[in-house]
Amino acid sequence: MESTRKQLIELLEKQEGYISGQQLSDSLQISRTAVWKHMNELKKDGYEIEAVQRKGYKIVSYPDKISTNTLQWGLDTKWMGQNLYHYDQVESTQQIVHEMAKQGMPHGTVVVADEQVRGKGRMARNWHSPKGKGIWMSILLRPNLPPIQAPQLTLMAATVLAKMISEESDLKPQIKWPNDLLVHHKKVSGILTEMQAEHDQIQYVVLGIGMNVNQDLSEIQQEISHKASSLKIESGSHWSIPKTIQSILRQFEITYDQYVKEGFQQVKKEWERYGYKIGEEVTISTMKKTWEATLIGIEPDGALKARDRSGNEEKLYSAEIHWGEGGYHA
Ligand code: BT5
Repeated sequence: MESTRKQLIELLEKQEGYISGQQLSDSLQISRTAVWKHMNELKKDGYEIEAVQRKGYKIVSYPDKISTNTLQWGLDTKWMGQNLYHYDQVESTQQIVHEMAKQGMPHGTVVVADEQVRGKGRMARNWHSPKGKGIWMSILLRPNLPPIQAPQLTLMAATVLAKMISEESDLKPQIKWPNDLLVHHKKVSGILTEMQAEHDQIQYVVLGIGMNVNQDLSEIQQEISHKASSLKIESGSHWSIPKTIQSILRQFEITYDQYVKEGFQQVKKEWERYGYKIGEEVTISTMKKTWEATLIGIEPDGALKARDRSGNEEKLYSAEIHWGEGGYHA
């Protein structure tokens, strides 16, 4: 039953324009009455479906409500999110996926929550995750990589998010090293990568994605409103959260598989294409000094490469970068 409905959504999605009841009934090997019944079930789940005589059916809009069903139906991935859990409220999706990893859950397991009451950023910082307004999701990865390459996964995930935003809208996302997704200089998304490693081999990675989607200006916490925004604020329109999650999962699978097959080079290229202030001059401070440098790109170990005014190149692992006008400090 459920897999028929999943196939049905896939057929509706693939079709540009209408698909006839007969075509659906042939492809799914069910009666036309059964097709009609499934359509009614989809409507109950929040899909808006247009039915036109002699033409057939078309999805007009996707449900806003997140559920395991609305996330999995129409998700045409091979491994990403095929094992997926949705919760109304959690402390942090990271913590749940760590537990699942220890229980042996597979590569590509995904946990999504409507709300996190203790969302985590890097270095024990907080991540605001208000109910129903964004994507609060963690992905379990079991890459066959040495721990030293783990930063590449964060960089790769950032390119996935940037690509998804560019494909789904007219926005021009940028990636601010190492892990922030910016639109119009403001942070709309952050990535948190946590790893368990042993004997020079990654056991598993929990890759958390937080994305502000449908907050209005007044719903961005005051203390971050100068530097944070949402896709809705920046694009001026509402985004379907389930559909956006699916786009991320789809894009993630494609990019990850390519990365495993071909290595870091393509990720580097994509990252630098979206890189914030790449090719521009910024001020950098470390414990020892402060200097002006042009950002050049990223390195396979995750470092940011910069060139000072005398032409010396330096790799930065942790430095305070003064991003200048419109930006904010790392
Ligand atoms: C990050 O940390 O940007 C990583 C965020 C990862 C969140 C996801 S949600 C799903 C999964 N479950 C979790 O518990 N976490 C992951 P960092 O670069 O340290 O940025 C944190 C800083 O961003 C905070 O100190 C605030 O200044 C700011 N911030 C907090 N909430 C924000 C939000 N919703 N939007 C934009 N900025 C925010």
